[in-house]
Amino acid sequence: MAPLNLFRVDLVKFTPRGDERGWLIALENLQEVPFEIRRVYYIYGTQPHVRRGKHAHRHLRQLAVCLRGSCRFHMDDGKAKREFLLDRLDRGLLIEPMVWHEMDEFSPDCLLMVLASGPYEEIDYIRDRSSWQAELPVQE
Ligand code: T46
Repeated sequence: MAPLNLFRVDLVKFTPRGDERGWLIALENLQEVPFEIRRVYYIYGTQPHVRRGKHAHRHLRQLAVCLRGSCRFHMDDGKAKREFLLDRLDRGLLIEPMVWHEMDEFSPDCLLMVLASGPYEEIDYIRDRSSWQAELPVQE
């Protein structure tokens, strides 16, 4: 079986469009967002010291953008672990299938928007870490 791609997590840079009035960032299907957006949700009011996520998705593709405040993502594709601080309007974090992700260090004002490629389906979640490891493709 083919090895996993090199770490399938990436920060996407958006182009702010500015003039004398201020700034605007546009996110379009298959442009800045590398999939068709089927759902948008946002996370806010996360309590201090809370860790969210703690799962991987089997098929869902997502792009997370922190619209206010900041939070930290801990990503693990089974081969490598990386952390990302989301605190910029012009950056989005791609969360590809089978990447285990956890989020913490939410600032009190954090507003985290997530664009998703599909509807909410609990069956797409792997919430148990040993099950996730068992479902990972064989790696070299
Ligand atoms: C993810 C990370 C980044 C719904 O009813 N509809 C939805 O679209 C979503 C996303 C959630 N829910 C329900 C399911 C739970 O009863 O909302 C509740 C909280 O969801 P969850 O505990 O999964 O939230 P997080 O912050 O742990 O994870 C969320 C997303 O669920 C997940 O897909 O990748 O943010």
